Formats: sequence, C-alpha cells, structure tokens
Amino acid sequence: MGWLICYLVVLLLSHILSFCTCQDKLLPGQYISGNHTLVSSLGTFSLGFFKPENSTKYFLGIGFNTFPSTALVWVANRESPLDSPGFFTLNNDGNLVVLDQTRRNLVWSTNASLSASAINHTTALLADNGNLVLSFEELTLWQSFDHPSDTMLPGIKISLNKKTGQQRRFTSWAALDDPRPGKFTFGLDPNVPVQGFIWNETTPYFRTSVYVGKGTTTEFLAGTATFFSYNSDDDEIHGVYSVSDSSMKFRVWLNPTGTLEYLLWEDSSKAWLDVGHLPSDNCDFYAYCGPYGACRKGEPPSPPCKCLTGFTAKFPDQWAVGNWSGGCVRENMWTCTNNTRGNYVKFGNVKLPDHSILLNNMSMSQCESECQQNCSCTAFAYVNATDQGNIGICLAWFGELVDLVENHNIAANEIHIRIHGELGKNALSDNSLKRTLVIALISAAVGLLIITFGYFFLWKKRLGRIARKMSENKSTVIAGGVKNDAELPLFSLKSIFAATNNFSGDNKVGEGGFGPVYKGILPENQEVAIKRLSKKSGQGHQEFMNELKLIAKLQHTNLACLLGCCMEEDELILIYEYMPNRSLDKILFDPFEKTKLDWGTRFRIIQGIAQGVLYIHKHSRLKIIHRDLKASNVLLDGTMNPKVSDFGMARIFDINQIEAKTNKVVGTYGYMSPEYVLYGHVSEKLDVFSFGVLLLEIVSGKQNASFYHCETSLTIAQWAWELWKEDRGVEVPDSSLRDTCQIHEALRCIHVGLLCVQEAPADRPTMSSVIHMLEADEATSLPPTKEPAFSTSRNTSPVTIYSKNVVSITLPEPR
Ligand SMILES: *[C@@H]1O[C@H](CO)[C@@H](O)[C@H](O)[C@H]1NC(C)=O
Ligand SMILES: *[C@@H]1O[C@H](CO)[C@@H](O)[C@H](O)[C@H]1NC(C)=O
Ligand SMILES: *[C@@H]1O[C@H](CO)[C@@H](O)[C@H](O)[C@H]1NC(C)=O
Ligand SMILES: *[C@@H]1O[C@H](CO)[C@@H](O)[C@H](O)[C@H]1NC(C)=O
Ligand SMILES: *[C@@H]1O[C@H](CO)[C@@H](O)[C@H](O)[C@H]1NC(C)=O
Ligand SMILES: *[C@@H]1O[C@H](CO)[C@@H](O)[C@H](O)[C@H]1NC(C)=O
Ligand SMILES: *[C@@H]1O[C@H](CO)[C@@H](O)[C@H](O)[C@H]1NC(C)=O
Ligand SMILES: *[C@@H]1O[C@H](CO)[C@@H](O)[C@H](O)[C@H]1NC(C)=O
Ligand SMILES: *[C@@H]1O[C@H](CO)[C@@H](O)[C@H](O)[C@H]1NC(C)=O
Ligand SMILES: *[C@@H]1O[C@H](CO)[C@@H](O)[C@H](O)[C@H]1NC(C)=O
Ligand SMILES: *[C@@H]1O[C@H](CO)[C@@H](O)[C@H](O)[C@H]1NC(C)=O
Ligand SMILES: CC(=O)N[C@H]1CO[C@H](CO)[C@@H](O)[C@@H]1O
Repeated sequence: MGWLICYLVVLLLSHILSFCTCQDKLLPGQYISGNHTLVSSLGTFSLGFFKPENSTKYFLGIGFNTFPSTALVWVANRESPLDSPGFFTLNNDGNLVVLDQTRRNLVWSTNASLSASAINHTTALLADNGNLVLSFEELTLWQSFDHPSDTMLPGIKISLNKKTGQQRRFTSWAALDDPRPGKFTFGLDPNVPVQGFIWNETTPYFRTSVYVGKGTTTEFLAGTATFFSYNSDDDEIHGVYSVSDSSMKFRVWLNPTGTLEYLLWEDSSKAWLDVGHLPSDNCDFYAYCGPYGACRKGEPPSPPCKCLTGFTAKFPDQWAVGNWSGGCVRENMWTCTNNTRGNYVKFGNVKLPDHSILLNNMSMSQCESECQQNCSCTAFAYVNATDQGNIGICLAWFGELVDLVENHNIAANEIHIRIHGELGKNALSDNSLKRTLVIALISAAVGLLIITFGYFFLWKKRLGRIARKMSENKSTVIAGGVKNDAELPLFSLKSIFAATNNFSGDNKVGEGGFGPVYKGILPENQEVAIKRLSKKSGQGHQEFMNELKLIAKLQHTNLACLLGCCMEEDELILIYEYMPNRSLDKILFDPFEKTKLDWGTRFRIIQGIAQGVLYIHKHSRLKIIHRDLKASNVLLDGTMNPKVSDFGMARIFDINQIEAKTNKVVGTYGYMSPEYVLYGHVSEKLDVFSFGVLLLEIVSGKQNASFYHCETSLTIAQWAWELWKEDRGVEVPDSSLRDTCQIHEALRCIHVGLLCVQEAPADRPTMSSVIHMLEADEATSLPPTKEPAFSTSRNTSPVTIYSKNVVSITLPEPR
C-alpha cells in the first residue's frame, strides 16, 4: 500500500512539476522501514520492504514502479526472510544493511570492505536503471547489478571470468510466493566455446547455440526492440541487454519453473507483455532426443525425434511410445584402426551439439584430419567466428552427440558426423534442406535468446535476398561496383575519424536503433550525422550494402538523406545529412521547447510527414513500409522541415504486394496497429495507424506513452475520441497553441488522426487520402470516424490475448 501511495504522490507531483521529489538517496543516519521507499529520480524503480502475495515473510526489494502491480527485479535478503518489515540503513561500518525489527540482528549486508575514511561517509542511490549503488565520493563500493537476483535488466551482465572461472548467474525464486533461491539458474557455461545455459540445479535444462570468437557481437532481439551484446576478451566474457529506447521498460525474468520470459511493459494496457520465452519448443529442452538423436524443430514434425544417419533407436519400444530420452546407437559396430578412412555425413542448419572441443585456428581440411587422427572423434564442425570475418574455427566432438537440433535456422551451422561404411552423402536428404532463410525467419519464435546468437545475421541476409530478388530486374540499382547515380559514396575510415575527432564523446549526439550517432564535420565544412553500427564481421556486408543502396535511391524532401557509408576494418558506418533541430520528440514533449512549435509549424510538420510516408508507400518501383514511425524518428532541419528517418526496421514490398505476415513484431508499443501486434500483419495501414497516433501527439503536445498514468483513457486515441464524441474536440489541441491555433485546421487534423487509428485496417484511409483530407477546404466533409483500436475495456480488447501470459508480482498489502 505504501508503494501505491508513494506512486500516487509521484504521479501528482509529476503532473505539477514534471519530476519526482521522492527520495532516491540514503544518507548516513537515514533508514527505510515499514512502508517507506526510495524512488529513483524519474520514478521508474522503487525500493522498500515487501511481502510476496500469499507469503507471510518480508524482504527488501527493488521493483518497477508500475501500476497497478510492481514487478520485482531484485531482492536483498533472499536467504534470510523476515517476519516483519525490518530496517534498511547504512551501518556503522559504512555498508548497507538490513536489520530485523529489533534493529539488533543483522540480516543482510553488502559486505564491502571499506577504507577507514569511507566509514560514516558512504551514501546509497537508487538509480533510474534499477541499480542500487553504494558509493563513497565518486567511488562505487558495491552495486546490486553485480549481485543479480532472477531478473536481467538492460545493463546487468551475465558473465564468466575466464581466469578465475567466477560466474555471475541469475537464480530463480523457489516459488512465486517465495523469493528464496530456487532450482533454476541462468548463466554461461564455464567450458569453451561459450554457450548460455538454464540449469535445473546442476542438470542442463536449456542450452543456447554455440558462440565462438572474441570482441563484441550485438544482436537485435526481434519483437522486443532490444539488443543483446556479447563481449569476449582474454579475461572475461559477458552478455548484456540494451534497449533502443531508454524509456522502454524491459526485463528478462527467469521464472520459478525455469522459463526465461521476455517482458515488455505496455503503457496502454498497463501490463507486461510476454514477447517471447525460452524454452519454447520441445527441441529447446536439453537432450530431448537423447544421444545421437536429432530433434526436428518446426512444423510440428511427427515424430519430433529421429536418429542420425547410421544410427538406430536404442530402445525402439520406448521410441514407439514417444519416450525419446534413450537416444540412438550405431547400426553397425564401429571399428577404428589407423588406416580406416572414416566417412562423414554432413548435416546443415543445425544447432551444434553440446560438449564441443575448440581446436586451434586451422583450415577446413586440417580440421577434418584432426578428427580423422583420433578414433574417439565422433564429429567436427568448421564454424566462422562471428567477429573475425571468415576465419574458421574448428570444433570437434569426442564422445556422444547430445542436444543436436535440426532446422534450427538461428545461428545454424554445418556438422560432419563420422559414420561407418560407405554412406557419405547428405544425411538430410529426407529433410528440407532447402528451407530458406525467409522461412527461417518466419518460423523462428519471437524474442528468443538463441536469436541473440544469430538473428542479426539472418536479418541482414534476408535484406540481401530481397535486394538480390529486386536486382533481377533492376541491375542498375544493385549491381555492386557499377558506377551509376544510385551508387552510395564510400568514405574512408580515416576521414570519418577526422570528422568526429576520433568518435569523441563530445561529438556524440544520440543513440540510434543500431548504434551511437555522432555529429561530424567533413573537410568542406559540411555538417553530417554519423551513425556507427555495431561491429560486425565481414559476412553480410555486401548484402547490407545492397540494401543501403536501395534506401539511398529514395530521395524526397521529407526523408532523411543518406549521404554515404564507410566499411573498413569491421566498421559499418552510415553518413546522413545533419539535422540541427534534432528529433521532433525532443521539442514536442518538452514543456519549454514546445512553445517554439506554433500551429503553422505543427501543421507543416504534419503535412511533411504525410508526404514522406506517401512517398515510401508509393515510390515508383518499391513499396516500403516503415514500421517504426514515431516522434523520435522524425528529424527537423534548420527550417523545421520534417524528415522521416531510421529505416532500420523497414520492410520492402514488391509494388503489387498488399500485405505480408511476420512473426517478428518490431516497432514501438503504442504506435503499432492491433493487426500487427496480434497477428504480425504488415501493410501500409500499419504506417497509417502510427501516423494517426503521431498526428494526435503533434496536435495535443501529449505523448501517447504518458496515458498509462491516466485512469480513464489508455491511449491518446481513446482520450481524443472521448472528447471528440462529446463535441469537445477543441480541448484536444495543446494549451501552448492558444494564440496561434487555427481551430478548423486543428479539428480537421484530429478527425483525420482518429480515422487513421481505427481498429479495422480497411477503415483507415490511405496516405494519399490523408493528404487530400488535410488539404481540403473547410466545406468538405470527412467520413465519420469509428471508435479507435485498443480503446474498449481491456477484457474484450484483443490485447488480452497477450495479457494472459503476463506475469507480474503484486504488491504486498499493508500488514
Ligand atoms: C505506513 O505505516 C504507518 C505505521 O506503520 C501507518 O500509520 C500508515 O498509515 C502507513 N501508510 C500507508 C500509506 O500505508
Ligand atoms: C495466492 O493464492 C491464491 C489462492 O490460493 C492463488 O490463486 C494465487 O495464484 C496465489 N498467488 C501466488 C503468487 O502464488
Ligand atoms: C557477509 O559476510 C558474512 C561473514 O563473512 C557472511 O556470513 C554473510 O553471508 C555475508 N553476506 C552476504 C550478503 O554476502
Ligand atoms: C561514525 O559515527 C559514529 C556515530 O556518529 C561514531 O561513534 C564513530 O566513531 C564514527 N566512526 C568513524 C570511523 O568516524
Ligand atoms: C528439475 O529437476 C528435478 C529433479 O532434480 C525434477 O524433479 C524436476 O521435474 C525438474 N524440473 C523441470 C521443470 O524439469
Ligand atoms: C524412457 O526411456 C528410458 C530409457 O529406456 C527409461 O530409462 C525411462 O524410464 C523411460 N521413461 C519413461 C517415463 O518411461
Ligand atoms: C597411426 O599412423 C600415424 C602416421 O600415419 C602414426 O604416427 C601413428 O603412430 C599411428 N598410430 C597407431 C595407433 O598406429
Ligand atoms: C589464426 O592463424 C593465423 C595464421 O596462422 C593467425 O594470424 C591468426 O591470428 C590466428 N587467429 C586466431 C584467432 O588464433
Ligand atoms: C583423442 O582425443 C581425446 C580427447 O581430446 C584425447 O583424450 C585422446 O588422448 C586422443 N587420442 C589420441 C590417440 O590422440
Ligand atoms: C522481373 O521481370 C519479370 C518479367 O519482366 C517478371 O515476371 C518478374 O516478376 C520480375 N521480378 C521482380 C522481382 O520484379
Ligand atoms: C586520432 O587518433 C590518431 C591516432 O590514433 C591521432 O594521430 C590523432 O591525432 C587523433 N585525432 C584527434 C583529433 O584526436
Ligand atoms: C526550435 C529550434 O530549435 N529551432 C532552431 C532550428 O535550427 C535553426 C538553425 O540551427 C535555429 O536557428 C533554430 O533556432
């Protein structure tokens, strides 16, 4: 209850002052007890004592300050539950401690060793990313991110110290009502090459694909609009999540039954959406088909398990009744002598089995002969290190092959399995090796961690395929190396270094979807924006380039102009024209800046965005669906002319294609249409929907995302609709427009906005009729508008289809 009250206070204050006055720091002598809390500066997280639902025990924890329920992300005294709320304070030795109600018994401590000068001078801060930090002056002595519980937040790392073997793992709760450490942990396998694991106590429960190589690999997590990066150096390997939009609330939760859930807070439904989970398929369960069995992911196949070529079920009776765990054995005795030249069967598109051994950096034939020389070698694979271009790494297996998954599609590899006899062709003849990457993408589940190992590659390959397909008929656009007007200028890395002062922090102007953005000055004094994409291998660059050239072909005054790119030494850099007035959201949602946007400017911006979107939908040869239209993707040039930017998520259609279906729902919640969120349907009407939300935001100066605070309306569209219905449309425009607003234009805009956010795609206008309607004179009447999507009661809204999987932990009731 206390958290709730605090939350309401925050809510009230944030309406008046736009910031939170709740305390986020703990100073010497202060304490938290009973129903008091610390609240992070922007109100995202709070810290206090809580009692899990159905439990009688109390714990000190940090949770997302979401309403109506708090999602706990960290618990301090997990192993020492309290019978009543205790005290949380800075101890005499400078450490953060939890004491019981008598204040005599120490229940939990940060246990940092502190210098004498630090004692009595330490402070604790609950940061807005959910990290509790104990510090002395500028020095961090302890932080909760180094001691995770069961939840990964952006910034928390899973790690493995290669020298000491020390691991940072996540540990599930024992039960939903019991935060004590449970059976399941999630972390990295201490053996090389690196693999992620969920363990049930010490038994593997789920395993990711194999990761080899050094350096940083950043992957885009489909469906979640988040990224996962691996970094490996000589000492440590770690994985960390990041979000493309820091206002997004995202967590990965290892639940008490061992499932990793990817959860994204949706403001409009006030609920955590399950955007993916692991394991999600029988084949994800570790060793589901036993030794030498291959699990067939997909369709669903019947039966799910089969034996590798040359092997047969060990317990056929058990296999007949669907108990696959016994696995397979060799059909013929395998005798290995020094002269036996083993045969290998090649399997493609598989998740490599567990227990591989990393052999040295060698050629494919050396790899094979390495396996050949050792009679206990059962298989080898030659994989490309993700970060090192085409340098191959040799992996070999000595012993049983377990947890091999076919049709894996994600970070898939080829394996060569050693068999007896004369076989030696392709082992997957009975299987659809021809499964293309496109199908791979369509069938891949959403937001899985496996994706972290390979999704980004596939994504780039898919773009490459589309580009190649297009190129059949338009070689002038695509043909690499052929000079033509679509050729994208290449910049040297040296000139980019010079333009950005070696990527100095002072030049950094933002963090885009795929990497940081810097301001740069070219030798001719031309200002440019430089986007540095995450470091990737040479693989896929060509395809990526082709895609860039397609985008470069789009030239319109309302689209951000790509000036060139740079691909040298693993760098992939894009150069755009520089926009001095940054993105629309920075001005529109700032209480002081927004006054610079008078009605005339806003109306021009609305029309400009509409023109830009119409252009990509109706471009002469391609049809492009932007999929991520929102205020932060609209840039403003020096004359406040809007430019639609960020085509990182765009889909390219053949000109006659009306609709496509995707299982990868990428975009920004609140701007996505219902048919897209629920069924992955992509059409022009998705952009029309986002445009409608954006239009209402521009007229009202209110952010769609802010509406979850509001009890009566879940979305900006619903709010505007309620007023519209009651003929109170004049209350929608921003109060800062009082002096400049042309009310008939504003009402027309609101009307068009409401038409664009209607539930049924067919009811929404096309961009060209949007433009006609915006330009029409006062006398022209517009079609009547229906109730917007996502506005009916949540019980009947389609969003509940998602909400049924949502898990959040409810706040404790007062004692
Ligand atoms: C907080 O606890 C105190 C005493 O324990 C109680 O009097 C007060 O009403 C509580 N406040 C809220 C908001 O629950
Ligand atoms: C609490 O108990 C109720 C009734 O037994 C049950 O429905 C609910 O799921 C429980 N909640 C948790 C978090 O265990
Ligand atoms: C702190 O150290 C004490 C003694 O070294 C140990 O018993 C206790 O478990 C430690 N607490 C934590 C939270 O690590
Ligand atoms: C810390 O403060 C306490 C109480 O004010 C005092 O008794 C103690 O001597 C101080 N310790 C140091 C190292 O200054
Ligand atoms: C975890 O392992 C235990 C035995 O160690 C087993 O009883 C339980 O079913 C396993 N849990 C799952 C979800 O497989
Ligand atoms: C499945 O098969 C294995 C191997 O034959 C056997 O040990 C196990 O008991 C079987 N499990 C069930 C549930 O029948
Ligand atoms: C196998 O042959 C290699 C060279 O051909 C030889 O060095 C090795 O000693 C032989 N091993 C056995 C077990 O005969
Ligand atoms: C692989 O071998 C080549 C040449 O032998 C060497 O230059 C390169 O550094 C090696 N790479 C790794 C990862 O060991
Ligand atoms: C074969 O490889 C295994 C595992 O690496 C090793 O233990 C064994 O000594 C090797 N045998 C030969 C003959 O090299
Ligand atoms: C290429 O042109 C042929 C014939 O002109 C046409 O059938 C085919 O659909 C075109 N392909 C694409 C991808 O536009
Ligand atoms: C950038 O780095 C290069 C070499 O690393 C150095 O020579 C040059 O002076 C640096 N330039 C700036 C502007 O810092
Ligand atoms: C509203 C705003 O920031 N406008 C600026 C846009 O950029 C031009 C040129 O840099 C400035 O003069 C405006 O003040």
